[in-house]
Amino acid sequence: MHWSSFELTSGRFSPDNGRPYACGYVMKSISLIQFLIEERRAGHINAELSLLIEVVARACKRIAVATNKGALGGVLGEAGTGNIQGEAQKKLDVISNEILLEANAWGGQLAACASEEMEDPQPIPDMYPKGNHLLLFDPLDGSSNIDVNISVGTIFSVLRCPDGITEPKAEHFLQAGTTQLAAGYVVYGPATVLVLTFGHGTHEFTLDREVGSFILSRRDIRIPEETAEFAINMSNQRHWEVPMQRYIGELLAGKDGPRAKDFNMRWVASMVADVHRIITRGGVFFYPLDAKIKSKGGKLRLMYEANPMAFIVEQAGGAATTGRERIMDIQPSGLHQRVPVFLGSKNEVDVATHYHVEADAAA
Ligand code: P6P
Repeated sequence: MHWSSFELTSGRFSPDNGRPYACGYVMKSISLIQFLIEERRAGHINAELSLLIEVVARACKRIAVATNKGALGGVLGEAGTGNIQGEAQKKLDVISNEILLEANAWGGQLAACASEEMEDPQPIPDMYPKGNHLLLFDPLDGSSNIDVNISVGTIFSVLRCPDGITEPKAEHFLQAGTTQLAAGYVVYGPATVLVLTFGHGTHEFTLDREVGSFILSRRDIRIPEETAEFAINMSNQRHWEVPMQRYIGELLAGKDGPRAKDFNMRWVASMVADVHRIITRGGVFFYPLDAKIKSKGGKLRLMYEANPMAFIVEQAGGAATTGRERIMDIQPSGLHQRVPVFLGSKNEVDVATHYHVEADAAA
């Protein structure tokens, strides 16, 4: 069901699914809060998770404000510090991380947070009540693009805190992607857009800056199974495994090659922006293993990049693998574990994955 961003309604709810139905001419926008109430009524989420998502969305609005200031806000450039990944932190990495930690400390929905920017999980301060959820996030993915004013984003994942655990440690976060209760990202681009799933479809909300609310702009998004657009960092080509060389070589061969069609390429080097393009018009994104990063297991992080994006993409009818297995089936071994990522239009992910599985079998 593809509802427009403003769902026609007479103000009454249809008898079957409790959602506004097209019968009148009054245009009505659905806010994130109304959507969350709908999801609670449908039994898809509970009150605590609904409140948690509202808090995260509100924190992301604050990150959008900080990001949008650019040079005028004194927020560009390096922070002069490094993170657990051994990466130099941008000022906005640190600011975004602090915004999310502060916003989520007092609400009572969380038992702990984990962030790309911190080695260990962040406990909820003792003066605040604890909840039953674990929140993981990359506070500002693609931050190398900030100084050149290219879209960046926040990625988050919500897990259930294991029963009886009040002081969660890293091992309590190590749950497979299939156990996620919610996943989402906010892309800070020309518009500020939240994409969210609870396992009942993938939905998009656009920030109405005048009102300060996220407004439902696409419900039940579907990624086309076929595509002619791929995203990969071609500068790594000489380091790829053989099946990746084969697969990309076939795309580049175009209509005269084995795929008998021309392909187009995009690479923003900001995962949130590349994934949002795929969520919007289809496509396929790859960050495969290569000789430079093989010892690390990949480039992108499983717990707060690959898993949430895989959940979002699968719920929109796409696929997400490491080239050898479904990302969401992986049993994590570390909070900052890295994995290869193949995600997007299902048929292309399947072809690329098949080439890797076939090559492994032949070896
Ligand atoms: P490369 C950003 O640093 C990031 O983690 C992802 O957002 C992005 O897809 C990737 O790394 C870009 O990597 O090697 O092209 O700079």
